[in-house]
Amino acid sequence: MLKFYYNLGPNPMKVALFLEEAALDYEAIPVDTRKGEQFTADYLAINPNAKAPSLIDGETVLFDSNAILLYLAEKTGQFLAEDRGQLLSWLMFVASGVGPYSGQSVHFQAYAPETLPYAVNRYRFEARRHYSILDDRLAARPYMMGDEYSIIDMAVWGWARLMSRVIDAAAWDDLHNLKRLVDGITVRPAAKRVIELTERHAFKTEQDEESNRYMFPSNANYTR
Ligand SMILES: N[C@@H](CCC(=O)N[C@@H](CS)C(=O)NCC(=O)O)C(=O)O
Repeated sequence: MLKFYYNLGPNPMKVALFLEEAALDYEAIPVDTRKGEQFTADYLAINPNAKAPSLIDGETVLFDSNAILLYLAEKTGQFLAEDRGQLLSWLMFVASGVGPYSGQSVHFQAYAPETLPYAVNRYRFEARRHYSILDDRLAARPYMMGDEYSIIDMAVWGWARLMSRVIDAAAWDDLHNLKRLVDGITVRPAAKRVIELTERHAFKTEQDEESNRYMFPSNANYTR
């Protein structure tokens, strides 16, 4: 059985979506990153980046959500696309652009120890620019790779469904095609099972000093 290490962040959720869409047999193992569980020696041996998600499939150990999506798609032969060049390009675009800019955008708006308008503006702008590129692509096709739902749509769903936190709810007003995709995925039975998964384990929710220490260790040597 697959072992899926997760927390409730957008990157684990896109992998959970694949596991549910493909009806794979998996054990969901919580990694409570607000409690520092990502830094145990056992977990670091799986994911040296100390983040979620990770996946173990027999002897195969994987970390990084988009690598896991590609691995599972190739393993099962599902949710791939004929045009491998475009599939890889969009997968890397999401991994290297959409994800990091969205993450930093949320960080500087919600978690930074002080308000930095320059950083907030830059990351919101860049996140919006990346989502606009996705929106343009979706103007001409129902899914990112054409007529078929693929791992790219799952990768996009992970972050885009959090648009109101990444940019703001009004951002949807200019991203109708992307909204259609996200809403269409959210009502799928597999996405509903992902939401059920998020309710199965009581993750720590308080963003207190302990959480900040584990999640933002750079703050330890930061003085205003
Ligand atoms: N590039 C990694 C990023 C993983 C990542 O940042 N995961 C977040 C959840 S979405 C996490 O574990 N955060 C906890 C922390 O930063 O301590 C991936 O795509 O899997």
